[in-house]
Amino acid sequence: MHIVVLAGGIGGARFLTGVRAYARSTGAEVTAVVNVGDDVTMHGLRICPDLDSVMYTLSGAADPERGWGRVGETWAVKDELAAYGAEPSWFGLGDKDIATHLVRSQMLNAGYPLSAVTEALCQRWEPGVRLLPATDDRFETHVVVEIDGAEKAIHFQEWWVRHRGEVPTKRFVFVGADTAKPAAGVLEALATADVVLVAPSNPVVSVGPILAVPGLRAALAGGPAAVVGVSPIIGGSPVRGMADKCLAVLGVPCTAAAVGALYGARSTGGVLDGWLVDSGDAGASVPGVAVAAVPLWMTDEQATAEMVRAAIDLV
Ligand code: GDP
Ligand code: FO1
Ligand code: CA
Repeated sequence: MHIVVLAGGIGGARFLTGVRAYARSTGAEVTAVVNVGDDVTMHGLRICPDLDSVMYTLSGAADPERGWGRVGETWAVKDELAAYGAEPSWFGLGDKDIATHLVRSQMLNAGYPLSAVTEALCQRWEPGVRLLPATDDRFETHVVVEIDGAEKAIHFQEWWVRHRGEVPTKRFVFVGADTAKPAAGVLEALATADVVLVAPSNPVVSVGPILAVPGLRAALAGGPAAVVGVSPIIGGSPVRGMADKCLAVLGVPCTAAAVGALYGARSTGGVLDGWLVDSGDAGASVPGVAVAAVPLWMTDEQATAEMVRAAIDLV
């Protein structure tokens, strides 16, 4: 059995620990297609927050409190950059994490595609699932905001880390989405999948950018595998992170049913065959989609593996 998972950062990473546990108990193979819209170049280094969150979390090297970056991190380089007055001062790179960005940037500059770079980084971390960036092409989420009465587009990281999303926000723009292609291996993974799981990741800025890569949505819609999503919204709350702010920009209510409807039924041009909501959201319905309710709190690997089993049993 081949399970393909569409994933963002923290939510995607935690979900993948459960997918990996489920796969180990059933002998399945797992491929994660990971968002690259958060990717950014800072201080000359290419940073891929969602790929790194997944890679570090699956290998036990992530900082569990922050959710991003390395556990036991030190910040000497950040302090030195600040002493130079080097901008952006609002974005912190940890010393251990910087080694990842140095290796990645060097390989990208030498001409390797991000998919090959990711594979090389994973040789050290052995995440136990195959990690693929959604695309190898330049693809970044930018945010159109209003600052001092003027409309301008800023990088997603500036919107989130510098402004904490607390700035009048008009829309999200996926730069590169008109010409990007699915990364090497992505279409092949979808074509050989037995089931595709949409992780409980941010639907707007994690899963949205994956689906915006030309050809990817069509590969899901026309592919052989059933597609089951897991709600990132529990009882009207995004649990952690910015999903509420992002959904508000689209005018979509922060509920499990509304996010299911945003993805839509595969039978009517959307992506879902099944939608898993939390037990507390039982009764939620999405037209054309099979809905089931089970506990969706990813408290530990075993609880998360049970979610995965329920998602797969749904179709
Ligand atoms: P990011 O890229 O680091 O923001 O992470 P993702 O996009 O992969 O996931 C973030 C989302 O995960 C949050 O907006 C939450 O809605 C969701 N989330 C976090 N923890 C849980 C959990 O325990 N259960 C569920 N169902 N969703 C969660
Ligand atoms: N988040 C912050 O809130 N502040 C930071 O300084 C910061 C730095 C950073 C560096 C590398 C990395 O992989 C992630 C980093 N993040 C930081 C997290 C990141 O901004 C977002 O949480 C994700 O992009 C959302 O998925
Ligand atoms: Ca993300």
